[in-house]
Amino acid sequence: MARYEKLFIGGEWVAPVDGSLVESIDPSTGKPWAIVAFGGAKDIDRAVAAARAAFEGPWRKMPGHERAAIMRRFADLYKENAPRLAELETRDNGRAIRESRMDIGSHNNWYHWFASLADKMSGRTIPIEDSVHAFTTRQPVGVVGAITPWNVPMMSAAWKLGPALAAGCTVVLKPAEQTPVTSLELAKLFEEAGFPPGVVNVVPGDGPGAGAHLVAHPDVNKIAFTGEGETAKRILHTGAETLKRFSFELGGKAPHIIFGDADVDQALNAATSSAWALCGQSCALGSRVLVERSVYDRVVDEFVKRSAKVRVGMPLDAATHMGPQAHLEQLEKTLSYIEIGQQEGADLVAGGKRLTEGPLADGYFVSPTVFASANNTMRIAREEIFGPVAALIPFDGEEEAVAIANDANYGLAAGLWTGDVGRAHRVSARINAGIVWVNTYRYIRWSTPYGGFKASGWGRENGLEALDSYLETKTTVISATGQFP
Ligand code: TXE
Repeated sequence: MARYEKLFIGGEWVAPVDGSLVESIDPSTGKPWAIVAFGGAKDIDRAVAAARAAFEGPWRKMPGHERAAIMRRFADLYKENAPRLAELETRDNGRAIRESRMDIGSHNNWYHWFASLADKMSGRTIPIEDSVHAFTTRQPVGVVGAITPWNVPMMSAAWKLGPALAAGCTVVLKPAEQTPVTSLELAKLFEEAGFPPGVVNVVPGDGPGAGAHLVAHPDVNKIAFTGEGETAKRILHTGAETLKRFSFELGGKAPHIIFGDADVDQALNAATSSAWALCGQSCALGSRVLVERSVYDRVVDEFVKRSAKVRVGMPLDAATHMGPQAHLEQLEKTLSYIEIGQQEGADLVAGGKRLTEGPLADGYFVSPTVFASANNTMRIAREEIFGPVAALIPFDGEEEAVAIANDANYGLAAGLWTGDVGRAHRVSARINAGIVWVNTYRYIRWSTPYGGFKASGWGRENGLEALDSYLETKTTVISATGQFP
């Protein structure tokens, strides 16, 4: 059993005040694989105090290029340790190792790219009249509470810590209770890279306890959150008292539109892989596949054939395409939606079962699932399932495709496949989503803003836009004559 019995606070490894420990479950076996420190309100208080001291002390005063140098050291250490982090993330959340390696192997780019911005937070000069000099400067918001989910703990940390540290903020990172291990490993790298004590603190704990206390804390200036919309609403209520800044990266129900004039093979590669990647547990996956009727039957056939070729298996096996669902509650949620889809009259043409044979017996495995003849009024097409379940919805023509795509509470991502460049422009312009991929899918980089319209969130992660939510703009007006006004 791996042991992670200390929290990382103020540059030191300390036991939780009340000594609490929890087991982290390996979802491929349903058994505990690590014992982890479980922080509570008092630990959050200590971490926030350390983050505040580091913010007012060394970090805020350090010139941007020096902060950048430490971030770059960290980015290089992250790259060196990526294979190990990938393995640990796979133990914790069951993501197939081939995916974890690819994803975590790229995160150093986030830290490097944001490091390169650390000394470029310039403001503007505002021309008014000769005797007045008005200009803006950009200052870090202060102490950030970063609350991350279990599906992509390392990615979510990189998306928050990169811009936060570049902006000059300090951070208390609270990972999800189901997947705390990699964030504590990350803390070791922050220590080794030479960040001043307290700049990054890591306190695993649960949502209603440690998480809510972090949100309510009067000395935390901003909460950066990824998770469920209902949780975001609770966070807003809790944080209202202190009028914090918030950024929210919430759920999605991305339409993945395949027009009849598309390169259908390429579209199928993208649509099938994005239906089942991360075992369906990502907000950007194309869980609603909208298919023009002229190619609908072909797409359904191919989905069925390809679902049979997906290797569902033990996640640490390099040959595995799809591991288990990350935790028991998520497994139950996915199975319940498979039930709902059938009751709603959608046609279950592939998968739809928990897999319990051989080595999979005790894990949370589900077969890749395909519903044909789905329509956009069904719950399987409207609600975020977060499992490997694709709903294939037929449409006729551009108008209907856009109408269905936009008929959703969410607005995070969308994909469209077409051979007509004019259509690509017309349709992408009309889709209400924070990111639209044309003839590609899930192309995400450190420099491309990512975030949602509607119930998919507030603000943007990645890109220059990500920095905005970690900065305050100050306007200074100086009179050259000393006269008022
Ligand atoms: O998320 P939660 P859950 C969606 C997905 C999934 C569903 C439920 O549909 O099935 O949400 O997942 C912390 N104050 N997404 O319940 O609860 C919690 O400890 C402060 C979409 O696991 O939102 C964890 O660190 N913090 C998604 C984090 O919030 C609180 C990723 C996320 O947990 C808190 C994950 C509180 N009151 C799930 N309650 C995406 N957008 O990628 C919980 N937390």
